[in-house]
Amino acid sequence: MPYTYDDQNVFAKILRGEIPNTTVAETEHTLAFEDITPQAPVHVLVIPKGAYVTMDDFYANASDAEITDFARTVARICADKGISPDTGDGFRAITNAGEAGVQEVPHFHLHLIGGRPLGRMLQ
Ligand code: DGP
Repeated sequence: MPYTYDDQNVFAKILRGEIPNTTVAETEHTLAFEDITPQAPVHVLVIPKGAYVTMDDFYANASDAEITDFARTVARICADKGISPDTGDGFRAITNAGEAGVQEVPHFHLHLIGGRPLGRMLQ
């Protein structure tokens, strides 16, 4: 069954310029901005500009151009923020999906978190 997108979610409002954000990166298909409640010194949310509810919705239905643009933007932010393990201390990337995943905002977003030791999450 196709996902139903709620265009009143806060990230849709950010994309329309109705809610301010602190932009970290912007490309044709992707926007990245600071999380309003950061869990670490680096906490960036990366979102596609298209109307996708979750990661599986995005990967199933977005164009190759959108997916590539998203992935390359993630890589650029890791480098720019100094969290790439190649040059920095490393990071965690999380996406919450649906009720069990405790997704608060129903527009696909990737949390990029770093800048401090993050501890073990999965046992
Ligand atoms: P989740 O859907 O559970 O993956 O988390 C949503 C995240 O979005 C949460 O870390 C807080 C953040 N957030 C919610 N509202 C806003 C907002 O208006 N602006 C910004 N920058 N972040 C927000």
